[in-house]
Amino acid sequence: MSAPAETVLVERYRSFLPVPNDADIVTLDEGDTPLVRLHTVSDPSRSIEVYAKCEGLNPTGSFKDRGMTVAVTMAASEGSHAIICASTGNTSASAAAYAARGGLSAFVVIPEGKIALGKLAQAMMHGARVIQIEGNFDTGMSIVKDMAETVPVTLVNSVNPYRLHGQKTAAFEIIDALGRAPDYHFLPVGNAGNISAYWMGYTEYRDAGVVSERPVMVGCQASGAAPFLRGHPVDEPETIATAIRIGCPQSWALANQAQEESRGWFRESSDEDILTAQKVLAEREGIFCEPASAVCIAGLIAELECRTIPSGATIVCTLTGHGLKDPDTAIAQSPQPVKVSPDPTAVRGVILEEIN
Ligand code: AN7
Repeated sequence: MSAPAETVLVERYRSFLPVPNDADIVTLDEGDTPLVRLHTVSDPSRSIEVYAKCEGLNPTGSFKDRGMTVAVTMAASEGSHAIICASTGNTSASAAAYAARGGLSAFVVIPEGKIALGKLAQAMMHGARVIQIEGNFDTGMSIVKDMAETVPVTLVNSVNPYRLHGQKTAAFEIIDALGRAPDYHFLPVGNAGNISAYWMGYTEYRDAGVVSERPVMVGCQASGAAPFLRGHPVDEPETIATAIRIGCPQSWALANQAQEESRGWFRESSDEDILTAQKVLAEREGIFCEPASAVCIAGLIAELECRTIPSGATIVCTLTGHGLKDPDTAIAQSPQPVKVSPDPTAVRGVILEEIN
């Protein structure tokens, strides 16, 4: 469309992507997100370096945009006029924005009352038809699969293979930035598309000879929605991290393959530990991610405490979504603002109390 070719994700990694040369790329200049060293989570005494891949800096505030640019580009180039997804929030926000950009209509099916405010605002603002159901993401998923077979709409959940192709570009960027693959990669797992996409990306760069190693993949889940830890789907998933409130992951087999081939593992964290990790990142690192993203920091902190990670390791954590997506959870867990009368004495009193 309008951005210069080298800034467009699909152009930069075109040789790794199944996008025809003549397709009009639907882009919002996604990708190329910061890889920030976490100085309080890293452990210099054991030479452990931790980096955060800040995917909340994508155009709609989550990693979903990488997949959506490819999925919507392909939907439009194949002649589709409408897309549909089930979502815990971020997919719907991204689908709504890219549909708007590409001149398609979007239908999004969301669990009533269980998506974060910012995500709902995005889907509504971009003009998607928002369909709320009294049911969770997994129920929504089975409904949209039915729709894709019975009405002329293209499904853009991560069962759409173009989504994973777009999302794998984050692994390319990490290798391009570090000059090597990390030793460990921690990331949140919900529907399990992203862990599958990263593994695909790391594997393709290895096969192309860009690197010789691939990282150990550690998939992080919330205890109330941890099918990979239980070994089977969970009927009533529940967690404060609503983005990963998913009991029946669609990319189960691919995620298991990533875990097995990388000799990785899955790790669960309680909601309390997730919120603590979110706060640690915000207060000590200056990075505001949403609760679902913080699950991988909670998982990493626990692994560092039990010393499963060897000295000298380089670790990347994917922070999948921006903290502004879910202002309610942030405000509820933070100290409330003090209210004082509008004069210097009162304000000075608060400051002196704090710094003394
Ligand atoms: C912030 O938006 O599934 O394991 O419908 O929003 O690839 O599903 C969101 C998932 C992690 C999990 N972090 O990624 C949706 C949806 C954030 C997310 C995940 C999601 P997958």
